[in-house]
Parts: sequence; C-alpha cells; structure tokens
Amino acid sequence: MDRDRRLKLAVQKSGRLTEPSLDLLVRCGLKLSRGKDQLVGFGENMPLDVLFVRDDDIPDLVQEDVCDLGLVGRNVLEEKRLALEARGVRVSFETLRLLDFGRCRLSIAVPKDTAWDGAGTLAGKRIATTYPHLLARFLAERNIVADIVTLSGAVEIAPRLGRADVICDLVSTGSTLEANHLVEVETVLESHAVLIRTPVALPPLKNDWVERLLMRIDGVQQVKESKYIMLHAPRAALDEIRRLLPGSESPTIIPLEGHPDKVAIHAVCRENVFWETLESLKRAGASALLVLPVEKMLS
Ligand code: PRT
Ligand code: ZN
Repeated sequence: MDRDRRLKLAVQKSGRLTEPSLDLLVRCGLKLSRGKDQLVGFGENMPLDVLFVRDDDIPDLVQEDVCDLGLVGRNVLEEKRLALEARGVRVSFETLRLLDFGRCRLSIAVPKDTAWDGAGTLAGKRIATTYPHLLARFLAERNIVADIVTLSGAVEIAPRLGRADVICDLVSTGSTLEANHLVEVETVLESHAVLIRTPVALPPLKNDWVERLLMRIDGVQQVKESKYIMLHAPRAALDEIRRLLPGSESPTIIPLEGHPDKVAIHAVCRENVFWETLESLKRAGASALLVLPVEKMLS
C-alpha cells in the first residue's frame, strides 16, 4: 500500500515558513511537482509527499498520525502542547531537529510611556495575545495574576484600541512594535522552526527515509556557514595557523614540492571565514590563501 511506502510531511501553505521549508527540502535533494494551488506536492525522486496546510494545523496532523512529519515554529508547537495537556490529551509528537530558520521570540511589550519595573508590573494588567497558554505558564511561573485577552490577530494594535494594557506577541526585527509605539520588555519563548514526527512506529522503508532525510538536513545545516580554506604556510608557523583557523578540526597538511620548509594546508572551517581571519593568517606567514564555499557535507 502507498501509505506504507510514502512519507507525508506537513509544511505551511503560505506564510513565513513556506519558502525556507521548501528551500531546505530542495537542498536535501527533493524534486517536488506541485500544480497551482494544489494541497499536495508529489516527491518525484523520493518517496516523500508534502501536504500544504495552515501552520496551526501541523502539530495536530502529526499528533493524529495523518502526517508522519511536520515543519513548524516552536511557538506554535509549544502552545499546542500546552493546549492539549490542558485538555488531558497525551502529547506525543517528537521533535527531531531544531532548524536554523523562522527565528523569532514571543515577548511581552508595553506602551512606550509605561513605567516598567520587572514582570511584577504585569499584575492586574490586561494582556492581549494569540498565545494564551504560553502566556499563562509564564505568569503562573512568576505567581502573577493578570487578565489574558485572547485575540486571533492584530495584537499589536490592542493597546491603542483600549482592549488591553500590554501585549504578548511574536517579534523578529522589532519594527512592528516600534511602529506601534511599544517596547519589548520580557521574553516568554525563544523560537525557530522545528522538524517533528509522529509517535507511531513507521514501517522500515519509511523509517529509512526519515533517517536519510535527517542526515541530509544535518549536512545542509552544517554547510551553510562552512568554508573550505586552502593556504601555504611555513612549517614553523603551523601551530599558530591551526589555532587561527575558525572551527576546523583536523586540517590536511600536504608537503610542497621543492619547498621543504613550507606546507599546504586544506581545512573545512565550520564557521564563516572573515577578512580579519585571513589578515591574521597572512600576518602569521600564510600565503596563497583561498576560501571556497562548501556545497554538500556528509560525516
Ligand atoms: O496562515 P497561517 O496560520 O499558516 O500563518 P500565520 O499567519 O499564523 O503565520 P506566519 O506566516 O505569520 O508565521 C509563521 C511562523 O513564522 C510563526 O509561527 C513563527 O514561528 C515564525 N516567525 C518568525 C514569525 C516571525 N518571525 C514574525 N516576525 N511569525 C510572525 N512574525 C510577525 C510578528 O509578530 C510581527 O507582527 O511578523 C511581524 C513582523 O515582525 P517584526 O518584529 O520583524 O516587525
Ligand atoms: Zn497560523
């Protein structure tokens, strides 16, 4: 049966996570055919199909085993976890990987003229949010009693409309807060996208593909910042040059024909290589420096 062979992955249909999620899958080698407005994308070269849905539905689809995997923001996942737990439902989705996109934070923000003296200031205030469970946990952990006003959107204008005194909303650059004369004062949750999977055991074929996908995701995330660096160095400066190479474990050292006092060094640096680093390497005696991007990595 197809269900035993093809993985189903839930991805946000249209929003901030859509492009980075699809970009990650493409980097993992997936070729997806998707007709206009189609809700399912068919993996042409992997037994993996993508279901396009609202991000809020992703934890449920995975929890209920409609999808095997899902890409969703930690903020949505944790809010859902608390909501399910409050209803006495046993939460069973498992987080497989933290991903390096969708970064933001759920924060408390107050109107600019508010006198702020720590989280205690929230006592007795009306706080507008679309994340009532995460906010309730934050308040309970600090023994603060406040009035949570649950909204479905446009939280940032709630204070101006007189619906709340304070807000608890997602922030990335902070420009939305700024435009609404609000100041960020407390972080409730740091968030980024995560890959989750169903609690249900998968048939071996599907499980193998989950493992392969995870290995590829790790490779993709590793190479993003990685660089391959090549240079010539005097043997005498080897130790210092090794120290200067950012995030590299064991560089390859190659003798140079006709130059017994010199070697070539090749290394993968797991961090970006900045001009300052190259300048320090040069000062330490390195020459013929070359920095290349890394396309794929498998360790
Ligand atoms: O339709 P659907 O329900 O699928 O989408 P959605 O409207 O609920 O979600 P969407 O597309 O806005 O966001 C999807 C996910 O992206 C969120 O759940 C977060 O995990 C993540 N994310 C990352 C963000 C932001 N950054 C972000 N900045 N989600 C929302 N915002 C909002 C923020 O609240 C503010 O209103 O974007 C606005 C701009 O932010 P600033 O701080 O850059 O001004
Ligand atoms: Zn949503």
